[in-house]
Amino acid sequence: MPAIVLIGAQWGDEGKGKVTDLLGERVDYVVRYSGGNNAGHTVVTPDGQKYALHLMPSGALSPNAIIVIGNGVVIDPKVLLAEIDGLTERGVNTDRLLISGDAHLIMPHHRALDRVVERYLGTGRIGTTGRGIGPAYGDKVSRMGIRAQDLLDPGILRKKLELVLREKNQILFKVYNRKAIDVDQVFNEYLEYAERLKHMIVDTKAILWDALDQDKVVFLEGAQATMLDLDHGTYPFVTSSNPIAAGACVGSGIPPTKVTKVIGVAKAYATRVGSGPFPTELHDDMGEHLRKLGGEYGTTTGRPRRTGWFDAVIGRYAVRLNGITDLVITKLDILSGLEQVPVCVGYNIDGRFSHDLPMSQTEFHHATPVYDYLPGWWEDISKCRTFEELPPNAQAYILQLEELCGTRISMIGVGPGRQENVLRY
Ligand code: 2SA
Ligand code: GDP
Ligand code: MG
Repeated sequence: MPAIVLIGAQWGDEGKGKVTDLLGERVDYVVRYSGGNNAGHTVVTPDGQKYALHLMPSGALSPNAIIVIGNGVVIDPKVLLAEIDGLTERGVNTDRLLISGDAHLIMPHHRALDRVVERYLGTGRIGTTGRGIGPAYGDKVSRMGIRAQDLLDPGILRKKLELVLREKNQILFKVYNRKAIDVDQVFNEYLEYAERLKHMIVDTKAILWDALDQDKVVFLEGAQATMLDLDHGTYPFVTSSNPIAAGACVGSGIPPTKVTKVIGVAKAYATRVGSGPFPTELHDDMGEHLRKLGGEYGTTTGRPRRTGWFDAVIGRYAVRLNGITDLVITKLDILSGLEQVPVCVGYNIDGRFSHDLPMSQTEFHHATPVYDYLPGWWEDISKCRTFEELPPNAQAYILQLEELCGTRISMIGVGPGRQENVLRY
């Protein structure tokens, strides 16, 4: 049976949490495979309750799914435990959580470094979430990381902590003029986390292989998005992991041959948090209108999101890069009431027209959008549940996005609630 991957097709916050929650009702396992508590996924359950999830997979709200934090995730144990406690208080059963022993831990020195490095970069800052994500992946790549499995062996934990803190305290923190971090204090703090988390730390990839052998459905839930991918996004204005579909295999241990479906999620317009190029960004009242109506503020940090029109160049790029078989377009309801809806169909780059993303970041920074203007619609579409119920101009807008992106649009979001969707296939 299949492994299904869900990814963000833009710069994040496309509404992945809502789609995972919806599909979570029908799958056996929901797996997070990249990122950490930089993610913020909002889920509104049918009884109107709103949840903001950061480390817990959005499938946590589907009572029958087993929820897995895969090896590709970086875990801040303090945040995870607070999230577990918060969900338990609200009556959500979190005993179904499994954590990969190979997942790396976010340590206090990672959070400290995230902040000082951003300050050091000044106007060149990435605009990170400040959660220690980049430094945690940095230590992983440098082979100095501390993993979930190290919580099961205090001797090893201590040894690794001493080694890594010696490097941070004696070199990096001296350069950045930051006070040293005490080994004993961190060791004792993490031993307490170990006590609470140890029964969840397992070999998740072997569990997922068995599940697939037994014809279970495994759902791999992306965090962040295509354009924030370390290799294929707008480097250096990216996150430090691989949120794209290929990253789902690396970050979970599931082989590529098991993936049968890739669902991409995109908003009917575009948003971005943090620095970096965003060709269709609006700096005017219309940008503010989309931000206000769409509630475009970071789920994790509360930062206002930058807003702009749908960029079909990026849509097509995401389809090709991720092998998207089905696209979900969310927040179509936010576009109601506009005279015209612009869609970016290509870029003007230093006087040259291009349908595709340019090779270099320098060119991407110079890209100005070329728009097609589609007629708008006025109706409130939040009650529509079939494609035919949508106003003709809204239908035409979706068909145009489908044509430009080059894949079928299977679902359209018309409101934040789990059931507020138009299903096409
Ligand atoms: P980091 O913290 O190292 O991953 O930041 C690097 C870049 O990645 C962006 N990033 C995000 N962009 C959109 N949404 C994200 N999650 C939160 C949300 C964001 C929030 O769901 O709203 O609350 O601010 C997310 N996580 C990372 C980040 O803005 C940097 O550009
Ligand atoms: P994620 O990071 O991709 O999971 O997305 P976020 O949860 O950070 O941001 C998406 C926001 O849009 C959340 O507040 C959702 O409740 C909301 N949302 C999702 N789908 C729709 C939709 O179709 N219409 C409207 N109005 N809101 C939606
Ligand atoms: Mg989000």
